[in-house]
This record gives sequence, structure tokens and C-alpha cells, in this order.
Amino acid sequence: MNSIIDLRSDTVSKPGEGMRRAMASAEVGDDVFGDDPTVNLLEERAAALVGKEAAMFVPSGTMANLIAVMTHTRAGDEILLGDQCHIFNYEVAGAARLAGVQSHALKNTEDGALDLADVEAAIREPNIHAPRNPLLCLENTHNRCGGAALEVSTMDGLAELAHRHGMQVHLDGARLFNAAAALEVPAARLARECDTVSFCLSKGLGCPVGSLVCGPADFVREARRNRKMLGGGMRQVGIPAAAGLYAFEHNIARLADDHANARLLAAGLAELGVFEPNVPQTNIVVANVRRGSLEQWVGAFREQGVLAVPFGRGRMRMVTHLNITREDIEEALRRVRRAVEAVAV
Ligand code: TLP
Repeated sequence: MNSIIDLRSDTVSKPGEGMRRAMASAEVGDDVFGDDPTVNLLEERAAALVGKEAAMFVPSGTMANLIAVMTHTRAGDEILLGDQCHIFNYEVAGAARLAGVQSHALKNTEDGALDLADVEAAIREPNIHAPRNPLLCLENTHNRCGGAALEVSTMDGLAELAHRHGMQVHLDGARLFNAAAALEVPAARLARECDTVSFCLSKGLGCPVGSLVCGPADFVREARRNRKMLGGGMRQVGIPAAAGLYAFEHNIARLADDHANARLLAAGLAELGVFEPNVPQTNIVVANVRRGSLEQWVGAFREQGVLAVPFGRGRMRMVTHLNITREDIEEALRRVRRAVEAVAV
């Protein structure tokens, strides 16, 4: 049982013994020269898992998305994306500042999708005054939409529309394997109609660091130039890559446990009459606070040793991950009950 139950994010998970042993014994080389056999194997396996030709290891999900946007676009282009997506909300406007593109944010539906008619209406006619629209960005699972898993039909419909208008599609699949587990569909199928997809090792898969950008071989070749430009060319990174290979073997099949724990947490929170949680499809619980202030609740949880994060006005987020057991969730709920009694609003 954990004394502090850390539900701030699945990024807080720490590598266990098996993963640490895999890292310690990794064969390495200089990856900028393409010499690291463990990275090369990770990239090969990653590409196969999401059904793409090639993949590239990068330090973070943020860099993965930025490189994808940069490689798909030219400065002065306009990308279409959801107003709740990570690229638009949490990447420090890197697409604008570093890729030089304008973002047209369309209202996300509650389930993390985009309305087909909104996307169609946003695509600009070719005109000397207008930016080009080469790229649509999607996110699955959708973080700010409570970890919603977008169905194959939704993914395919949006990609078909984009392609019909000559656009490419990038999928921010930071938690793509959570979506695959929830929908019981292979990750490769979810990403099939997307031209490129990125996913993170450092979230539900439990690695200390790293993400992959996957797509056609010529795209990934060009993406390597952008990674180098951004300072993301790393050297003996077979060490973290070995953690990724370990996670592919051991940490994908268990993601459904995190989802069951999230459902248990949300159901327990709903009973207290103070919070309005989502019914989580994956590992993210987002709860509206009905009474009292958000800061007060996050503070009261912390006093009891349960860590959550503020997540927009009047909302808090809790994320389950591989260091959180069912017993931890039961204990978290006992502690939250005590916090509610202590605050007594
Ligand atoms: N998300 C983090 C925070 O930045 C909010 C979290 O704790 O959930 N895409 C999606 C959908 C993400 O949720 C995240 C991380 C990223 C990209 C960026 O990954 P990193 O943190 O590796 O740069």
C-alpha cells in the first residue's frame, strides 16, 4: 500500500525491478549515427504495433507532436485541431512559435471527437489571402475529455474527410494503447487511416521517458532532421529504449486494470455528493466540484495523502497507473471521505 497515493498523472509511475534490469543490461550505441541496436529494435517494434512503416524515438510527447506538425507543414500554414487537445492547450504554443503555423481550434465534442461539418467548414478554399490547411490533428485517448476513447468509425470518418480535402492526419496517441484496451481494438486499427501517430512510453506504459513518432519511412526520415534541429537527437539511448521494449512485453496487456481502477474511483467519488466525476472509459477521472473551491479540495485531498491536479475551472483530475492497485483506490476513497468530513461544506 502506498502512503502517498499519487493520482496526478500516469506520468508519475516509476520503473520497477524488471524494467530497471532491462535498462541496465541494454546494448547501446550512438543513436544519432543510427548505431544503437536497442533503439533500432524499439523503433521497429513501435512501428509494427501501430501499423506504420517506420518510427523514431524522441524524448517527450510534446516533442513528438511538434516534430509531426513541423514535418507535415510549412511556416505560414494553418492546422486544424480540437480546442481541448493537448497540442492546443499544453504545448506552450510550440506549433506557433517553432513550427510557425497558425492553429484553428474547433470545438471538441464531449467524447473528444470533432464534428465532421465543423471540420469541413473550416477547410479554406485555395485563395491568395488564405493559409494552406495541410494537417488535421486528432487525439486518442482524449486527455481533457476525460480519457475518452475515440471509436474506429470516428477516427476513420475524420481521416476520410481530411484526405478528401488533400489534408494529412496526425494522431496524438499519447495514450493510444489505453484506447485500444478500452475498445478492444488493435492500436494499429485505430491509427490505420491516420498518416502519422505518436505515442508515449512514459504514461500508462510506465517508462521513465520517451515517445515515438510513427509514419511512412520518408516522413520519418524528414522528421529526423527536425528532431536534430530541436535538440532531440540523443546518443546512447538504448537504456531508456530498453524500458520501452520491456513495456511492450509487460505493460500493455495490464492497462485494463487501470481502467477498472478508474471506474471504481469515479463510482466512489460520485457517492459523496460533492463531486461529479465522468464515467471513465480509460484511466482518467475528471470530476467537477459541486461545492467548495477547487483549490480547497485539492488541498484537502493532499492533507490526506491523495494527490490530484486542478484541471480547468472547477474540475480536478485523477489518473490511475501501474503503481496504483485496487487497494490503493479503496484506501484513496476512505481518505477522500475523511477529507469531505473534514471540510464539511
Ligand atoms: N500530458 C500531461 C500534461 O501535460 C497535461 C498529463 O499529465 O496528462 N499528448 C497528450 C494527450 C498528453 O496527455 C501529453 C502529456 C502529451 C501529449 C505530452 O507528453 P509529454 O509530457 O511527454 O511531453
